[in-house]
Amino acid sequence: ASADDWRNRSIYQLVTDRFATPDGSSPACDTSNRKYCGGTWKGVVNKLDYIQNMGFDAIWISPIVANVESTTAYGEAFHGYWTEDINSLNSHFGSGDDLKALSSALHDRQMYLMVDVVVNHMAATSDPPNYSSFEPFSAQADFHSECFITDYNNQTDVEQCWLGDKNLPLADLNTEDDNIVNTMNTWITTLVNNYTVDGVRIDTVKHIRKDFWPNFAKSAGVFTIGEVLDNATTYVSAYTQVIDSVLDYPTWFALTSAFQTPQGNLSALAAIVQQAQSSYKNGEFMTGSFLENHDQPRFQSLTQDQALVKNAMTWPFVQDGVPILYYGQEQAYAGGADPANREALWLSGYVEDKPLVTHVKTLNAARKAAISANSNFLTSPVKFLSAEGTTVAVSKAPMLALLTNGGNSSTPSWSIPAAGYQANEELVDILTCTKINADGNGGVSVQGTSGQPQVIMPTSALSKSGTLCAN
Ligand code: ABC
Ligand code: CA
Repeated sequence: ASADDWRNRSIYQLVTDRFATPDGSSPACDTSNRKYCGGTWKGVVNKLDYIQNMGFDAIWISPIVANVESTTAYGEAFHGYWTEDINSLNSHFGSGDDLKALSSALHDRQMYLMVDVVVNHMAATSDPPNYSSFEPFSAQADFHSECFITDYNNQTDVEQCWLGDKNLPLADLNTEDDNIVNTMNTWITTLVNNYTVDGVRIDTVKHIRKDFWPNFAKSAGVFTIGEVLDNATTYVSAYTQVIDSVLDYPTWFALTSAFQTPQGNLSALAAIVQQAQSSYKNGEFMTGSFLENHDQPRFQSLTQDQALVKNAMTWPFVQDGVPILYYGQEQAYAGGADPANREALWLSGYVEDKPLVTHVKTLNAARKAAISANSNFLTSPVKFLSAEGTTVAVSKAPMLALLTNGGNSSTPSWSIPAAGYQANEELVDILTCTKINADGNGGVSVQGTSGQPQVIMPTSALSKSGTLCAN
């Protein structure tokens, strides 16, 4: 599937080892042990109803290739990022047929499969690495000479020195060598074709020279979204020129800090989003918008105020990009930094009757309703109608999101004279199904309760969606 095909999608990110076991059992899984816990691709197939019931129509799975098998200084390679052999699958997650079965089960549901791939490095369990353990890059000459990245302001260091450390070096591939480049390009073509992959999440994009990426993306032949872990839009924007899209890390930094406390800076969030809108190749449209992922502490490890949580979770669904939800967020998981943020989902029982599961389901439905009500929804940039103090109002017609970081004991109010609705139009807050009317000029003035967000849409825009606030 192309970038355009992904535009209206909503992605559920999961760590295969931690999402579902093949037989539905619930083994203990202590994240601090950093060991394989038993999740597999078959397990994912069995739980697709759970994902689809929330309104997601794509999943992003953790890396699939064979990793180092031993117990390292940082535990086992359950997350999949420690590649040893790019030409074999990680047998902990199942067989090639299991992966193909996942791909077709998704396609039967009109859902997409996104696979996470690592191109920058191979993982070693000794320093210096035993190069002969790598497949196919088994010679020292296939790698940049060893030096660990120390200066993130030095781009040559970032590209040619190594991630990891002496305990677990991530040997940096010599991606200036044509043979290596060709091997990687052929590899991604084959991988996408073998498993009928619809999109590729690319790891460590800032660690390879920019002009490596266009041919790699072309060889993938499907939507590519890259991880460029940096808080500056000025740094990240350059990468939007070489692959389809990036994970929206700059917004993530601003979003997390804006909604973490009532002191958070909502204007700073607005500023970052506007910078991204004006400097990224496709504006914010194709970026992956997220509140959590497997590398960062979960939002609920930063605050447990459920009003703040609900507001922050709303953002990725009411802005320009493709929403991504990290598994477990809907179950209110609260693990801190890696490895605590990689909890087993089976320990939640996959209960669907829970406040945040309902919240996500409503947000996905609202976005789909907005997409079908306005054929320009996916190409109209979100507008900040106000951002001051503890409230912010953003509009993406026909949707008006009224957010607040006041917290659960606050009584927010929003007064938006130019909300863009028709005079006296009937509107509804789809999070509570409370009806209100626009004023004579199409403006909206509402008072909220208990720091809750509101997502306003015209009642007429909901009729097509059927289920949302049906009455
Ligand atoms: C393991 C242990 C950890 C332990 C660590 C040393 O080793 O699990 O507990 O702390 C995989 C595994 C990890 C594992 C690592 C290393 O491998 O998942 O569990 O950690 O063995 C990607 C993936 C990630 C994956 C890898 C490696 C890469 O998403 O899951 O990790 O394949 C850098 C990379 C980024 C990478 C990330 C983990 O490290 O750029 O691609 N993620 C600065 C740098 C960033 C850097 C970051 C690291 O520090 O600029 O480039 O990310 O913390 C902002 C600045 C940012 C700054 C942040 C901290 O502050 O704007 O630039 O980021 O203000
Ligand atoms: Ca590199």
